[in-house]
Amino acid sequence: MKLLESIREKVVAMDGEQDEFIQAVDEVLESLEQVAAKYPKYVEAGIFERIVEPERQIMFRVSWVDDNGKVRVNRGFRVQFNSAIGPYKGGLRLHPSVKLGTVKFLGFEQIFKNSLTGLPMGGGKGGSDFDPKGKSDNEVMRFCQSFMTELQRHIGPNTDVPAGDIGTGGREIGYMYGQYKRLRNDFTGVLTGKGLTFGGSLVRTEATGYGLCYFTDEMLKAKGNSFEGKTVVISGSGNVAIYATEKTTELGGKVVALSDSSGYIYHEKGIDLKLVQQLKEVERKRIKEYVKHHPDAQYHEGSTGIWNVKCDIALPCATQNELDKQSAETLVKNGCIAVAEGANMPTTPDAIEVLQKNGVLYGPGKAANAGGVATSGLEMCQNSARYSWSFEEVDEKLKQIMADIYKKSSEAAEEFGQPDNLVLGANIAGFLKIAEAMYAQGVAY
Ligand code: NDP
Ligand code: 2IT
Repeated sequence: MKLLESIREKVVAMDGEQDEFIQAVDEVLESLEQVAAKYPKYVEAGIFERIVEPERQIMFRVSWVDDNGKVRVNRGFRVQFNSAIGPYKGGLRLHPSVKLGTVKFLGFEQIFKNSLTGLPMGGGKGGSDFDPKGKSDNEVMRFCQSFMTELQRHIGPNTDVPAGDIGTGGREIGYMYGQYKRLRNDFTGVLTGKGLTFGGSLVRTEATGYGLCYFTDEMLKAKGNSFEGKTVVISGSGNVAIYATEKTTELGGKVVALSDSSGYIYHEKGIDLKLVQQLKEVERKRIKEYVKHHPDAQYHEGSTGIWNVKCDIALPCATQNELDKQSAETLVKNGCIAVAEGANMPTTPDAIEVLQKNGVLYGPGKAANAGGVATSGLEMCQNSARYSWSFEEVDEKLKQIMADIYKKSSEAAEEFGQPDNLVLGANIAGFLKIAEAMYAQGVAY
């Protein structure tokens, strides 16, 4: 459709160097062509033009002093993308690769993902090019305090509620929360993923990985299949990968490979998750160390080699564009039946095409990894009520939300003439709620 093409051209003209953002926009706009034709009122109200432009973008200097007394300078970001259905909500990524375009792609995806959860959360994302790797706890604390000293002006429990992402886990959220409270003298649910002693929710730590498996299970069930007896490959070995491994195993699958950005491990008899947790969550070591404890496992340099491991189900849980066309072809050749994304945008567009053309069930991140932010929404809910639910209560709600997301996405795919195309279905189902809210609120932004 001409309209969507011209919107794309405008985005490219303004921000052509933000390739990850353009990639995310392209996928969504392509899915929305039929929606634009069906709902001319959204075209007239400029919804499509408005949704690709963040409501607000904040960039700031973050200075801190390292353990040697040297002054270090990083760049901080918060992109407040869309508040049509609730306060901005989304994680903070701490990784040296973070640029404005990275945060924009993540914030854009977050709009649709959060909408799919059914909870009242707008879309946002933030972060910094700070690298927590190799830093002492004190250095991480000083960075987080400096980062929050500026960020606190822009966020609040009814305005914008950040959380974790790559490089931001419980430790970083704790330091940031402490600084927010100190500066604002306000004990409030301004961040999610908090520790359980100060307002965190049970299951938030596990939520993205568990939710991914609940979603994948729904995808498999719809085809009369399940995790039972399946060989599963999971990339990454961080928060999402660890709890995806745990739930896969509980559901009867066997995880045989995990990775980090340096390489991957293969353990035919199944990954020893307790060891991975000790190495990664406690000691913050490299995945390579695993083979020192299990001589029958193998370590291979280079993270993308993990897709050569034969499997029935692949769950990319590391980072964007980590699964390319060639890897997708290898997965198909090896008989893989399902790919579901724990990470955000891990599969390249040409790889998605290969998977879909070959009948591999494919669960896009916006739908499949929404369990993390959904449980953040449940944390906000408990904070507002000054109450906390049991592990079982939160887990049950998470399971229900993931089943609902699968249902909404597959029904939209069906309605728009491409049953099984969950990319189309998730994008459309996520979009329609936002569009209706923006339409009803007039041209406010
Ligand atoms: P963690 O920081 O806990 O773990 C990240 C993992 O991915 C590590 O194993 C890391 O390896 C690997 N990784 C990171 N960057 C790269 C890279 N450039 N190349 C190769 N490997 C890389 O993060 P999470 O587990 O929280 O996040 C993983 C993915 O899931 C991200 O895409 C994130 O956006 C997404 N996600 C996270 C949610 C959450 O609740 N945490 C919710 C929804 C999505 P190394 O240690 O070598 O860097
Ligand atoms: O990508 C994501 O959905 C997250 N990193 C979680 C965001 C959140 O607010 O819990």
